[in-house]
Amino acid sequence: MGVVNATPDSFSDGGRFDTLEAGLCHARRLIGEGADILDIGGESTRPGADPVPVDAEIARVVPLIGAIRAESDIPISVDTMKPAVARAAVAAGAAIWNDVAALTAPAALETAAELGCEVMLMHMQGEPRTMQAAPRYGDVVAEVCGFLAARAQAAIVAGIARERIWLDPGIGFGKTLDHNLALLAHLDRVVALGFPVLLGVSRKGFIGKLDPAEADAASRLPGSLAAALAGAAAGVAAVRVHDVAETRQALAVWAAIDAARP
Ligand code: HH2
Repeated sequence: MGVVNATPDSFSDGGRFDTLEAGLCHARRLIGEGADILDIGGESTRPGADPVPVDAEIARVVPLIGAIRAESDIPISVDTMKPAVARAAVAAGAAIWNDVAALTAPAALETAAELGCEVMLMHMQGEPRTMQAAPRYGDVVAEVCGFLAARAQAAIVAGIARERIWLDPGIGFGKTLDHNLALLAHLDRVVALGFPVLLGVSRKGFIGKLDPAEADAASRLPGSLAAALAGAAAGVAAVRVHDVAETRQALAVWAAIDAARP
């Protein structure tokens, strides 16, 4: 899954793709690099980010989704917590609702069921503005798995088909370095919940914490690849990345070695 941020303030590439033309160029590039899904977001979820009004978010994502759809049939996900944005995005051609709030907003479950789209349910402790203040868990892996299983069940009860549900442990969303590492070390337990798993590790802050020499988010590609491969080894179905070509190559080499095992 390649990330196209139509935002002025995302943590790793904010402001670079926030015009329609720039967003479309970037989408074309990621399609050319072999992305299987494009994830379009109009509200940054980085720690401390301010919420975006619904009209502004729609104005950022809908024209871009429409423009991509006009020239490509690549599956498009919309990265939003708002039912009204998901509705407008699906009308413009998105097929997947990627929700870092796991459809907890009022009417979100019902809207997703009505739209008939795929849904990606992510775990987050707190909300983006404050989530990194003091994340706390007893057993982070058990709590994240318990939350995801419960949200999947709520989605099914609301009428969302089981085969349309993905789960995501939400690396960096209300989690310390130790919490992120525990989740990455136990991704097999998220996979064992029985749904396809999406993993978002690309350029995230935990990589900077593990490499004191790292200067900024754009220089976190090597760490991003290492974490993506840990996900592949655990059986995740997709990785959400900024660097599509590089990640495809890393995954292809890993998969070839894996396939050569006796
Ligand atoms: N991470 C970000 C945004 N959306 N969605 C899912 N399902 N999983 C993730 O890990 C995830 C996500 C990161 O946030 P943001 O600050 O918006 O930056 P960017 O979109 O550049 O990654």
